[in-house]
Amino acid sequence: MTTLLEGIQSPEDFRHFTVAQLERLAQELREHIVATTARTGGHIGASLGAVELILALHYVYHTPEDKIVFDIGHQAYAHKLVTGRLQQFDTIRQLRGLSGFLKRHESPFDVWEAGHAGTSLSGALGMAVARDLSGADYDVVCVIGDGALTAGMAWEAMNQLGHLNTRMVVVVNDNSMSIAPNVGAFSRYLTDLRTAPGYLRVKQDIDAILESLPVFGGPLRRAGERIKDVLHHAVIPGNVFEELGFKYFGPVDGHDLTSLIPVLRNARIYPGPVVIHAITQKGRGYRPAEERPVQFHGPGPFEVASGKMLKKGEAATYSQVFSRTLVELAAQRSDIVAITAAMPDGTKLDYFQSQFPARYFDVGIAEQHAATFAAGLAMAGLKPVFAVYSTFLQRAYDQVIHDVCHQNLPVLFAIDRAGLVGGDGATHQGIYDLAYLRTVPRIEIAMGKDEAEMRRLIKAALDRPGPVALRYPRGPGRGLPVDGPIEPIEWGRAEWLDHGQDLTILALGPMVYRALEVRDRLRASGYDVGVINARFVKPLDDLALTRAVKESGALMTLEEHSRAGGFGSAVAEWLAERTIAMPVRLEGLPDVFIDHGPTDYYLDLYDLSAEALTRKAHDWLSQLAAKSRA
Ligand SMILES: Cc1ncc(C[n+]2csc(CCOP(=O)(O)OP(=O)(O)O)c2C)c(N)n1
Repeated sequence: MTTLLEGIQSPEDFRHFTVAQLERLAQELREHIVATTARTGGHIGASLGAVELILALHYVYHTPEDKIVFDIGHQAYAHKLVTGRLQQFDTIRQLRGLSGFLKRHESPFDVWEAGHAGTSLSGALGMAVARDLSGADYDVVCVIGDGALTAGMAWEAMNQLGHLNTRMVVVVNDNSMSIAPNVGAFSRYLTDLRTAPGYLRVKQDIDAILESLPVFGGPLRRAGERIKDVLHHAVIPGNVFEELGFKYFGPVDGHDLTSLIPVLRNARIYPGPVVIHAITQKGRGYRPAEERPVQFHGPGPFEVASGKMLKKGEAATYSQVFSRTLVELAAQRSDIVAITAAMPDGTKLDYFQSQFPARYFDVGIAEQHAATFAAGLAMAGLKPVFAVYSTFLQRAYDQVIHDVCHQNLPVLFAIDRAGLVGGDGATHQGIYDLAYLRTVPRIEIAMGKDEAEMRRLIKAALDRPGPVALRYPRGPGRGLPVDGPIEPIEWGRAEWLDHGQDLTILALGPMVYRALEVRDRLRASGYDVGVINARFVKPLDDLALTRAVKESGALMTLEEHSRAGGFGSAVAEWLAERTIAMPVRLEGLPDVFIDHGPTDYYLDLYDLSAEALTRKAHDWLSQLAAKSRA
């Protein structure tokens, strides 16, 4: 049987549908999303929750001329499926396949790219203002979740939008979940709006009366709207959106097309900024995702019938070892407090929360605030640990410099997902933090070669008098024992693993193990190669570097980070500052945005496999030898 979905190449193909047909299409979209993500993994929960919203938006608006701007873009799988990407959908998040987020090169319907939360309103407002300045007439609609509305920059945009009074629609997709249950006073306020029956009944009664009044076009209609607003305010207090200058429609059932479509139509003709408050359910229509929304935010492959995750038994992840270690240490030290910016599950701080609820803070998607909040905690004598993905700490750069480092406060930044991240792709790669942190005075930066060393560094970092950034990668560790007592580690000292006269490889993090492999391969061809586990990027270990310079004819650095500004750059600067002229080769990632796909694929592509590194080092060493003979 052919499905409705198979006949949809673009939204034009369903704009004539009846609501019953749209409902059937929604059902088919859900089935397709579940069946596909069960194989590929992906952001299933948010996408299931936004199916009707997406259909209604494309139904009412003339996309792509009208612009729909999705916040983050992780909820837009149905949008991909109805805008010509049905055939490629099973490649989502796979190498060279569709992105898990929106990409302008994929479709003219993708008008904005993101991955980080809270950018949609600013981007959409820019488009709406450009429209007005150029005399164009398209509509701009922004779809933002209640979670993303905890991001400060979303409110910076609301502030300007309410002030400019620009024609633009903001759909608040409120499922009361961020990845975890949403937190904060604003989240509570949305819940109150959703559930205040008295307010709603009065408002609906007034709306019904006012809607029955005749409506005329142009200035008369605008006058009519003003009268309605005045009447509203006279009878019931405005909500926060109304106070900020928005027309508020809601709450509306975000799964009920018979409500959504007329609300969107009304919003479309409103001459100023509108907020539509749509209530949705994360994971809607797939029981396991409805029941376990946190797990189904962005799972890997799972079994459709049971919702059971298909992950093979792996070693504990770095995040798990980090959280367990922090709990161990927090049991001994009452000054340790932990902070997450809406990532309790990803950072595994949910375990810390279960053990020390009063010493745990989820601040929402508010990385900037988290960093400065940590500064305040540290100023008053506590030991704050802000566990944050490398990519999201980018948000808090000024706060790291201005509030934490400038005041020399002992905040520990536990930088998770440092390195390549796989399926999330370009917006999420953790390959810039060394470059952006290395330039900040006072901060010390470390990375262990494995999870056992990470434990030792956590303990030592908590004794430092100033700010520390401790990086660790995504995914499982090496399966090393992590239960015993934590061995002390000498702060600031690299670890010599081997000495060699021809070449010393200075490697950072798990790349140390790759360096050892390269050493073995080069040895097999007669080269004498040493390896240093750098451990510290800032400050560099002067003693180790001085000795490496003396012992070896050449240096090679190795890191899973952008070559520009990374660990290798630090070593090159160290040599230049001392006017040491010696051959040095920097191995790391190139100056490009790196898409989604397996980490190993990209390490191979950029010649960072053990084979490629050996080949390059071999050729280089023989050129150096030939040069010195000449
Ligand atoms: C700046 C930033 N911090 C953290 C994240 C990780 N993240 C991705 S989705 C998400 C929750 C978003 O919640 P909401 O906007 O309500 O959308 P929903 O998934 O509930 O539809 C978070 C915290 C992010 N994308 N960007």
